Amino acid sequence: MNEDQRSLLLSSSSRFPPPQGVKLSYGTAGFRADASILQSTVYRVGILAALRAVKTQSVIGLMITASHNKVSDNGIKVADPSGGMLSQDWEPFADTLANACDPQQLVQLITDFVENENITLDGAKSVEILVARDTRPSGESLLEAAKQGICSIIGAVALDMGILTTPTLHWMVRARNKGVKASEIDYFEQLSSSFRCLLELIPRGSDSRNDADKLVVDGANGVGGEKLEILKKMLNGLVIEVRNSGKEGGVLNEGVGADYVQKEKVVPCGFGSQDVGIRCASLDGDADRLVYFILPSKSSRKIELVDGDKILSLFAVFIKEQLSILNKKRNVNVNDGYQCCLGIVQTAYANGASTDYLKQLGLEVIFTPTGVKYLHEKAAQYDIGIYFEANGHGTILFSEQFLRWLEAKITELSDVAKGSEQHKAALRLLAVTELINQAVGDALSGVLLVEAILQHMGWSIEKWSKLYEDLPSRQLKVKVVDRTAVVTANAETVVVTPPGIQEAINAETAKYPRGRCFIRPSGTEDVIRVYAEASSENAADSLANSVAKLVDQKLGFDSY
Ligand code: G16
Repeated sequence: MNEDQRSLLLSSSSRFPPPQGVKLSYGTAGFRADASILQSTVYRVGILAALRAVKTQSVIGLMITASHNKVSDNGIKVADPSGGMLSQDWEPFADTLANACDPQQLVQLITDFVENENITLDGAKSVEILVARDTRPSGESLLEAAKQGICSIIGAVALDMGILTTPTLHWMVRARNKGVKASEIDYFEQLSSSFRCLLELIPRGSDSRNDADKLVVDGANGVGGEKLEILKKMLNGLVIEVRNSGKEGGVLNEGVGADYVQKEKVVPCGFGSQDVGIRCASLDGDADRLVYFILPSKSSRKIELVDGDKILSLFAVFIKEQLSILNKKRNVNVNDGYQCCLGIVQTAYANGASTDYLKQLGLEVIFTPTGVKYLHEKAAQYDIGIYFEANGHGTILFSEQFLRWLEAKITELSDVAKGSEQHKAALRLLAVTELINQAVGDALSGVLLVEAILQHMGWSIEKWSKLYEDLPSRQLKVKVVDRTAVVTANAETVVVTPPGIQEAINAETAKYPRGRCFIRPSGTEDVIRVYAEASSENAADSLANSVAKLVDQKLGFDSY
């Protein structure tokens, strides 16, 4: 590192002292904490993103968001050149950088890292980092700190993309690195034109619903609602009403949004008796999660949840059906020896009934720990990998090999079997590859794919919801002294430390028919999460409560 670079880092970092007595770590989806203590972390992640851009000689993304967390929190996520999450190899560096106590130590860490990673800083070509934020009030000043971090690496340029959904920023990074047009309007155009294409390919006579059959979307008082208002104007064949767009004065994620709806299973604010029986959906604070729900009756606050597992199942049924039409030996022998490998990725939160259903369809299902970064990595190993967390975070990945095969089939079929069912199935699959965000889970592209598939199948939300019946489940959070004391294994289904807890969970679980229960430290909030499933609601509640009590006794504040 030359002297100019060194003194630039020393002077800029002295303006961002780290908070005292706080240890930050790169969690499930980047750093998250109360916004008031994040200036220095965000500045330092700006440096990391610039180094990543120099190392990869590609565009990198930086998103200021705390997604589903409360409005006073904020956070920062890095998008790698592929548009996916930051490579896990760099997470330890992110941790040490965030916790360096003074400018000298920080510069030393960067010097050592740059040397180990063979990053050539001096005379490097200029590199771009796209920065964006969600609607949190703390976002503006944190984004400024991120820019200062980026500009502390000579040759790195921060491009401020303003307020975006997290998945839009990931999409832009991916598109830019592929050399295609990548503005927000390009994103909306890609989504709306591929959605239109899917509607045009709906078989005639399909019991498709009419436009009056509207979808009502809860925008979590965040960025997703305001962006959906723009996107919906570009759509035909779908009527969307947005509630909780943030303009009505509601608070971000408070009593609204995908996390609230999925965890509490009650009606979000802004919805009521007028919505009984209507198809409703909820986005989270930065629009990377999506769940659907129905209000079954006027007299109850309970909802019927159609969660990420059901979205995954709907996508799997549709993709499988299109593949089987395409592979039928009818007009042309499209089954030319290429075997498309379709895989499903879930986490321990997946409802047991969903996994049974997917296996009954003959699909391969594998499990990873919580966090899109893990699911995405596994899904990328298939020709078509569909991954979803029950909380509504997921997408579909298509391999380059599959895309090349599909394009060749479309060319072949348009010559010899234009307009045939096989040709249409191939065109539908191509439209899905363009509609679904292959960088990361995306509520806006997800909602359009769900809507297109429901219209294609002629299904109501009730019919979709009845694909299988969820096992009753309950999720709780427990505040503990040190959540890092809990270490898990086997895709988070077994507690390894502290000793004794797993045995106690097993003993509780054994008391309930179809009981299943696990605990894990959250990577986005300072809590231990408890998940329980059983054959009845009372049993699931009781199992979750007794395990939560156990966690509190062993690790809570009174246990010390
Ligand atoms: C993030 C991650 C998700 C994860 C969720 C909860 O979502 O991207 O993969 O499921 O956090 O994680 P945890 O249980 O560790 O707190 P989001 O939507 O908040 O970015």
